[in-house]
Amino acid sequence: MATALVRGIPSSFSNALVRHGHPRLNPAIARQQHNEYRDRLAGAGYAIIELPADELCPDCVFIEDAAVIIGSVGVITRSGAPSRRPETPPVASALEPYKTLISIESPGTVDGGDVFTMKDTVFVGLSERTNQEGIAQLRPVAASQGLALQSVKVVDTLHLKSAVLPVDGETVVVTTDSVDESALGDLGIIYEDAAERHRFSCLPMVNGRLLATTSSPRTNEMLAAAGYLVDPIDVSELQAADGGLTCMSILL
Ligand code: CIR
Repeated sequence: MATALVRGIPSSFSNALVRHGHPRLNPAIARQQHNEYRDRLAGAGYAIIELPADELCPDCVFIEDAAVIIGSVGVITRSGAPSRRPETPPVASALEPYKTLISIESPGTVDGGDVFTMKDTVFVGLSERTNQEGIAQLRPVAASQGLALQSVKVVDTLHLKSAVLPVDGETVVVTTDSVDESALGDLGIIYEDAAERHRFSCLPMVNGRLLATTSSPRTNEMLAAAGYLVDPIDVSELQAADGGLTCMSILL
């Protein structure tokens, strides 16, 4: 059975990292939205493993950043944000029964939000959070799983998956002028509606449906018209902390 690893939201979420501005982050609203997210994943057919929140880790709900799954390997990351590095030990313990674990070592940095695998390639964002040394450490892992690795320069956002969102096994939704699109090779590209810049996020689920943010109705409509089975969900409080739909789970 497909499994989703998620993590609770601490009261310290109000101090989560935010790239621009100083939004008031409300942990109670974030928890309600996160409960709905977890329920949608369960409804789609995932067995849910929920790790407890850690008050010392305001951003721990964004569990995707703590580990990257590449085939049979679980890569425990070393975040480019030092305050996020203590998030990894419980994630490593939870992954141990499922994957062979390795860790990114200093001076390498990798955030899971910078990595996705599509077709036979692991795409990795070179970003504020993931550096060349981190990418160099991922390269042999990809090769060991028979996969190529392609780095993608991220220029105008936090992570690769803030601007390049897989919607199925061969297509991504891209925010224009945010990444070096030439590095995306032959992936199918659908552009996010310009009026919704960086508001769209999505998660393709095991039941063939696409969980997508209510903050991006035009992009969602475009995807529905293209035949995607779109299930909208409101995660506005988590988006206010620069999160999206991929970043709140690790799917096994
Ligand atoms: C951070 O800045 O690290 C968090 N506030 C947001 C992380 C979002 N992670 C993701 O999209 N993979």
